[in-house]
Amino acid sequence: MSVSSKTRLVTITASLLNVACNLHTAKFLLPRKIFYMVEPLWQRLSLENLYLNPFPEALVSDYLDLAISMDNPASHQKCMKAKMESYLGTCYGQNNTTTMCDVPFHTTSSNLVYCQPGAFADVTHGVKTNVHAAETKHGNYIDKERYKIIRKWKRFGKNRLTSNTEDSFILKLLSFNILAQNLLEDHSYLYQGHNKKVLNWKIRKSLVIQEIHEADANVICLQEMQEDHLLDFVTPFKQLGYEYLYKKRTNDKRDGLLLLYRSNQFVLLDYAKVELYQAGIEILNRDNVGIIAKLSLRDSPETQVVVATTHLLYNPRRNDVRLAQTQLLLAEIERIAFVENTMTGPKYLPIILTGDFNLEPFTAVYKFLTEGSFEYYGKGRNLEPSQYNFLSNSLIPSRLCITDNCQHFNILTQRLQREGTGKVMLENSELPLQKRDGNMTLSSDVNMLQQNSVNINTGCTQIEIVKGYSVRFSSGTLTHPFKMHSVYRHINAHGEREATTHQDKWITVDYIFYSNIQPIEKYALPTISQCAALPKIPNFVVGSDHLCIGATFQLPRKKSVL
Ligand code: KL2
Repeated sequence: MSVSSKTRLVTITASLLNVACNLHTAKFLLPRKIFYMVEPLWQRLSLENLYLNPFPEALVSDYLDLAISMDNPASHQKCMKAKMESYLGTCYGQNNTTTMCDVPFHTTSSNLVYCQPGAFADVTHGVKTNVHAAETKHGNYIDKERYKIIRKWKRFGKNRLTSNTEDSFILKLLSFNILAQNLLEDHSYLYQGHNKKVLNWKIRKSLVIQEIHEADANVICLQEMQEDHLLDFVTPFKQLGYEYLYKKRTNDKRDGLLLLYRSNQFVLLDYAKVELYQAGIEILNRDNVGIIAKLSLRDSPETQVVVATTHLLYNPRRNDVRLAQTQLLLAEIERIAFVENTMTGPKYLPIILTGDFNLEPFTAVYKFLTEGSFEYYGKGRNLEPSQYNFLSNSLIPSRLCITDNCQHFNILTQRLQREGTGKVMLENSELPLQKRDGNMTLSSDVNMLQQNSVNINTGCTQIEIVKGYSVRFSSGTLTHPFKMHSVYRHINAHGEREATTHQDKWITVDYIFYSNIQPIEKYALPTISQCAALPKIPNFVVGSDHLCIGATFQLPRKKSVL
């Protein structure tokens, strides 16, 4: 084996062991560094040792496959596992970690670059040179330590709780577009400058699972989960006690959304797998989907939260489509999160809406979500002012019976008139089977809409449901009934923008929005200049073309009414 492929194997295997070590010992830096110093054969054996643990087993097998495919001297396999066990045992058992394990990597004879902690946060010329040297000389290796320095969990306020108490549950949520392998292959021109090995699904899967696992979230929302990778991907999560909901994008698309939740902590009370594709409606003829889960705390059934995830249309020019998709998704969230009508208006459960919205901060759909209203009438398809091709006052047809306030007309009517089940569903969208009975069909309300007041000039329909309470369709403006905020501010105190993905340039397209719940921490994102100092993603640290995002929230426990 050549020196360069050997060192590459060390690099890969070392980062692979890092997965296993972190999983096995809950985020110790120590074993990883020890690992860099040992021979590859020992590294293989230490990976094999981790088969003892069910989570690493599924993961490590991929690493071993890779290591074996790169280099498989029979002598490696003859070594005694016991030797490695005692070696690692010394390392784990060591109290003074720095003496034993915190040794800088050798920077001249190997391809591993060691950077002092803090170096990445301060993007100096020196650090950039280091990264450049690591990239050009040795491929796409970057030191994970530097990545971890910027990807810290940061508290919003010093006084906020960070662990569970009798009164509060800390919900940790992670959202990650993991880059479906088929999409990577379909758009392979985007990844021409990348090290081929990091474009391998097995490698990326392991890196992605490692990062997700290290976050130790209660709820995980993934986008671009390829359907034929699903069962293999969820195996380690199932072993750790997660349950999941999966929804493939519609028609010929092969990827979809995966929502995982810890089933020892949550009960799934209700869910919707929402198809944003609606046959015969031009603005809704794309294959995007959403998942909405209503969860309660297992030890406090009255304490409930709605978690939703989506991956909206990519086409950068079609903000109008993303707005229409958002309207449908919010209508479904509204249906599931509704608690009751009060004197001051409807009451909703805490809501977390996360995913890849394929739109940039402070643009139209972002404003709609965070400000609660947006006038699309007269705007272009990108929802910017336009001279031509501008939008009419009608975004989606009123036959879908979704009001301009993102509510299902049928449900609203039933709630206000206190009759029926209050359930309605979008065409095609999946609901739990037992919930289908008693649903009203969408078409039953078309007549009702037609009977009501239509403004001949604008086509805007206004319907009074009960005295003094009316709803609108095709008014040219969308509103929604939630107070949504974004966990991320997208710009730091120095005016520098953050990013979650690279598409020609570094941009933000992934978000965590929340309503009726207090965020406590965020998984901090790098600024664009910090991103620029990273080797292109995916790389040997980040397994996707997106960075993951995360937050913790404080969920007040409801006392059950006796
Ligand atoms: O932007 V993404 O990547 O959230 O990371 O969402 C879409 C794009 C995803 C699903 O449609 O596939 C990617 N050029 C580049 N990327 C594309 C294109 C394209 N024309 N179409 C889809 N994607």
